[in-house]
Amino acid sequence: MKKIVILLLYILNSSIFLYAQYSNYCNIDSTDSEENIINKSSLIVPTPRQLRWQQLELTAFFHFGINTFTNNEWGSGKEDIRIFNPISFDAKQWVRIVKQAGFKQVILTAKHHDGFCLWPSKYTKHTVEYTPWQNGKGDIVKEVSKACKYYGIGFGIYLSPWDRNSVYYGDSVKYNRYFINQLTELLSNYGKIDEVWFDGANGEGPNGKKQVYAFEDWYKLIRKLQPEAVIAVMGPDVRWVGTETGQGRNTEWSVLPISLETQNDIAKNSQKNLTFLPHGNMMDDDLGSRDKLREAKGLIWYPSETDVSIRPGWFYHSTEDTKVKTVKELKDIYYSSVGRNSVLLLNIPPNKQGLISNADSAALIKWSLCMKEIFSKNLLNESVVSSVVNDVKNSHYNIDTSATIYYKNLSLIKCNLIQLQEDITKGQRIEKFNAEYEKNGVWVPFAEGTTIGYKRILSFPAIVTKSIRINIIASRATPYLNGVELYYDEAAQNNKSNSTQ
Ligand code: FUL
Repeated sequence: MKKIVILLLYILNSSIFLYAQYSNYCNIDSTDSEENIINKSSLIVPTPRQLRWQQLELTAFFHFGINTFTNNEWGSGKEDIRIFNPISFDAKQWVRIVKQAGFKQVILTAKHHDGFCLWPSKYTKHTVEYTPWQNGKGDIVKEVSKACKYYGIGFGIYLSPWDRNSVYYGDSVKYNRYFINQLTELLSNYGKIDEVWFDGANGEGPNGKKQVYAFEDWYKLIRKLQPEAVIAVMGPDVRWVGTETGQGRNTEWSVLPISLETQNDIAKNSQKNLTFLPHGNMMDDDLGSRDKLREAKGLIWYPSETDVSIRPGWFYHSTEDTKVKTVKELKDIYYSSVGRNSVLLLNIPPNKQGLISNADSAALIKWSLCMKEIFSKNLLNESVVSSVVNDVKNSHYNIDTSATIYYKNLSLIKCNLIQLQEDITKGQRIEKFNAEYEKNGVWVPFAEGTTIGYKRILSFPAIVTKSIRINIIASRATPYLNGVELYYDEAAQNNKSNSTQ
């Protein structure tokens, strides 16, 4: 089915290849008409590193460090680090559980705001080397990276720029040197690094001075030492979705406008190797509508990552053992993150023993089984399709391009979830769509949305039907749908909204 849709759209729209010049970013000239801007936006595509990252869908966050032992969320940097002693530490247990639950990559807090390093950094004594854990011979970063290699999943690091322990913090030149040294250790000694996560928090140094971060130098170092790593979220490749609730936007564009300032940065970097940070408030509701693009000086592919914790806190607190998210909550988070054109970065904080607690692993495994159960049965695949008709009205390169795709004479199906995907290697284009089913000879709408992007999932009260159609109502250029799938989530149907199953 997927192949038929792709083929139809490909044949109808192959003319676009004659003109298309795909790029990760472009400038907008003052002479560009609105139509030109929209056409340009439809040709913005992810870099290979961004594409690999988007396809992961699920990344696990491990917040672990001194806070795990002090019951804090933000350490002061003045902690006695001899309390750090995770006696049963087992990185393989962490990675095995998240891999089993479907995660494709992990990110470890190598250093949080308190400045404590989970690896024996040469540049400070505030590290695992000066703790009783493994008599100071241990290295958490090494163990987790090795476990990821062992289980064949990606490995990323969180390195907090804000450091409440370092004496250099606030002396911008000295601290940036210190930070570069630490980053170099992490990028050089632990094999492949797939994601580097910079937090935006920035407090005052002990001297009362505000630290100025040398982001550009850090980006250049990452590009040099780990060219395939994406840099998030204070970084050029991946942006923060703007909340920590697990809820993405209903309208989520990966093509964003950039300002004049960033345009100069593009020029400075010879348009070859982007190392600038797009500016703007990433918490706005509207980041990439036509209104926003109209004002743009340039356009860039800048997709969102949705970070949320499986518990109320980012670090482990025993009092939260009973507050681990339920299967229903995790499922809703998946629908409103991955299902809204984002990557889900779910935090699972290991406990004081150095293990993922039973409550968290049980929730994760039950959730993943439930997801497998739902998403292993694409009801459109299981049906016999007798006709697929595409009546694209404006198949060539227009601002408003519409299309209808029919799935007729199916065997009777019952569904309450629809999943749509755009082929993002051809950009993100669809602005409005709906889905209808045939009931007594009449087309009745059952789902509607704005953006699709990499993946869009919509739930609706169950329908039973033999024919559906998808209407692409508005698109910035010819739409490239990568798949239409229908599923049935029985638990949602039975209205088990408070279930902890
Ligand atoms: C925030 C931090 O302040 C939190 O402690 C946590 O690490 C979260 C992922 O990012 O900015």
